[in-house]
Amino acid sequence: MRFCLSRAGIILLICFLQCSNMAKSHSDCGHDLWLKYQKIENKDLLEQYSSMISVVCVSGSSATCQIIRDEMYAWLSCMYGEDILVNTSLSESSDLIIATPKQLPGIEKQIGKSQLAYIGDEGFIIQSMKFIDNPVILITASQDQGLLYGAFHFLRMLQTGRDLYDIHIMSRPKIQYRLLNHWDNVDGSVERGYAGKSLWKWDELPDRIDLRYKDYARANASIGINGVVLNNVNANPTFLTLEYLNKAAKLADVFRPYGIRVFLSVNFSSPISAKFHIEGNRRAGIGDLPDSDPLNPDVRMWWKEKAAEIYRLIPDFGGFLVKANSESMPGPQEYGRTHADGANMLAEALAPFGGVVMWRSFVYNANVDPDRAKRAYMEFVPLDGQFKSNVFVQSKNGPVDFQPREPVHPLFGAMPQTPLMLELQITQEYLGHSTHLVYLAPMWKEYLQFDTHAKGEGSTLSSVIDGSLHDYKMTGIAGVSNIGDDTNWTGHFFAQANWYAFGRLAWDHELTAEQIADEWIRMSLTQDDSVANIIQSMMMGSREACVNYMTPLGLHHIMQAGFHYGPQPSFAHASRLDWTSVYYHKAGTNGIGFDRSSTGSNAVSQYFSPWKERFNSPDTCPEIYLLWFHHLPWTYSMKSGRTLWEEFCLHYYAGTDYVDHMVETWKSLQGQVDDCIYQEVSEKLIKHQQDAYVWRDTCLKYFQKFSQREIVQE
Ligand code: GCW
Repeated sequence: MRFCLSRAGIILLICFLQCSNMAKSHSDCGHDLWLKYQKIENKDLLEQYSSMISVVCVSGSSATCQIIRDEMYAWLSCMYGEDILVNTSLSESSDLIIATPKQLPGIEKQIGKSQLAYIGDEGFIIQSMKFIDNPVILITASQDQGLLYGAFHFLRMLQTGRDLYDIHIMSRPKIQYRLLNHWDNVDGSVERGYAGKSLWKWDELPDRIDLRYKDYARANASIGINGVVLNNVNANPTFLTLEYLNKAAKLADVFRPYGIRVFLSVNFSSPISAKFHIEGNRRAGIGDLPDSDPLNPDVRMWWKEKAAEIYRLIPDFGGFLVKANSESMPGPQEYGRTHADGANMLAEALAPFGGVVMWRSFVYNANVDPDRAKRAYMEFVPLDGQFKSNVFVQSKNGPVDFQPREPVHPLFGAMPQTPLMLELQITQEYLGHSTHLVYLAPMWKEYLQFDTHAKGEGSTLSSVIDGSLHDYKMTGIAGVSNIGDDTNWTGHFFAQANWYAFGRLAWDHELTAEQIADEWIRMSLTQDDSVANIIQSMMMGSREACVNYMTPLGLHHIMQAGFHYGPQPSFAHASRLDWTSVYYHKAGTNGIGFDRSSTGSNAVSQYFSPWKERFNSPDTCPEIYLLWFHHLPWTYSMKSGRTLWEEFCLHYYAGTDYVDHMVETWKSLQGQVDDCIYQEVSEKLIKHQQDAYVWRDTCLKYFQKFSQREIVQE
């Protein structure tokens, strides 16, 4: 049976027509992300691919399998520049077979039960083999979802120019919940969003379904993301009204065939009646109760009924994300209850439906400890073992707040009985918004590979969150989204690479930052090896450069108050100490840095040995964290033999020198990458360069007042 085009297929066919006309001048200006339909320029590869794959069989009948057929047709036709066959039934000429063992009996025997068991529900196998005596490539999985992941993986292989001979790939995600967290609001704004307005058009939903919802789901599925928290953790209770649940349900319908489940951030005061609203407090609900005490039976019932209502509309709803007792968000502590009491109440409501609670550890109540970096650990570690089994504690990578560089959050490794979910920030709140070109994968790898020593050597952060260290029963990772309704989705074209890298690392944290950059570049920018290498090397140094021109040597939190873009090292405020810069850098004529050693705040004690000892002494503390843990004189002698002040200046200059280098590198690529992307990135880089100088000069001039020394440049 010849495959008939669905509606989606027709859309893809239009793309095909576009792609076949695609000359170098055709430009999507970043809109098509890493999923561009493009012809293969390398003749040898083209010959190899088209001789090996010309008749595709995707036999399943689900909406997911239909997506796979549409994708295969559009991609392959585009890559070859000619029409190809995509069938639903196997024939002698099939050379790419995409099916589960259920859809095609015989696969199980060929592949083997143990291999199929290994890949689990979401993994896939891609294998060269013989089928009815013909050489074929088989993509198989236990579920259609795995087939979709396998199909995208296969297409990625073609897009990145991989050989198709003798393939044996078995892949399964190392982490179960791989989520984007959107900080999107009812009014269409996005907290810390730098790429336009929210993608979700709440005023149009549920009647009008914007075409981009599907593009969004497709992009996420192509990198293995399987869940989306739709709204801001500073949650408006409106999202739990029937009106908004109906809107969310429509999004869930669009996302479902792509294997993406919908989650919501909830406001802990939701059950409270509006008449109990306290002005200026985020404590305002949509219910009819006087309080939201988690031990009040009426409150517990309210959440149970709410959960049941949600699951009637969204049967595969994922669960709740909660920010409680943090930055004036309400929480159980208002009633003298613990975070565990609060989380467990919600967990109980979701458990009958298989939902989970992601309870954030981002709390910093000043009454707990004068050092903000210690507070979350002090509040959460004593609760280990008290959470229900469907509760995650979701923790940011560092103990303060997504700074360009922080040491790893000491919670990781310290809660063996509570599945910890890692929260990374894809949106560049503190790393230059969507103006600075900063590739974040090297930073994320630095965290993932950090050895916490929780159970001796080899206790990496990644082994905590993938569950292998403490045998967690569920595992998760979240990325605060950088996506908005800008044409190129992420504001800066290169910020797409961060979305891409997050998904790839969530699937497999062992991939290297270089490898991920290379894939992304080849799919998004160029098939030319030397151009790809230049761009990759430029990206790889960009995060270290950002640390250098913003907050070198362990400095942190000296950005512009509120806006968080430029520098404001002078910021002081008597009553909001831990939001000020001066609290963090503590610069004076006697030196600079936050003393968190055993004679200071003793934050070092929250780490496992040997880190606590290493961090404790300036001699053994890695210099990248020096001023995070120590207050040192300007004359302190660094490993290089230079003084702290000299080294400090040189780091600032190294940071801006790298930006200069990026500007020059990019200039050299004019004509070698898409013109529109070239122009947009060039403009951003100019602003990036100017603002990096502003960071350097503002900080050095400010700190010079204390060091009273000449600024050194080399
Ligand atoms: O980084 C800070 C941000 C807030 C954010 C908060 C959080 C959503 O400045 O905008 O609020 O963290 O993570 O809850």
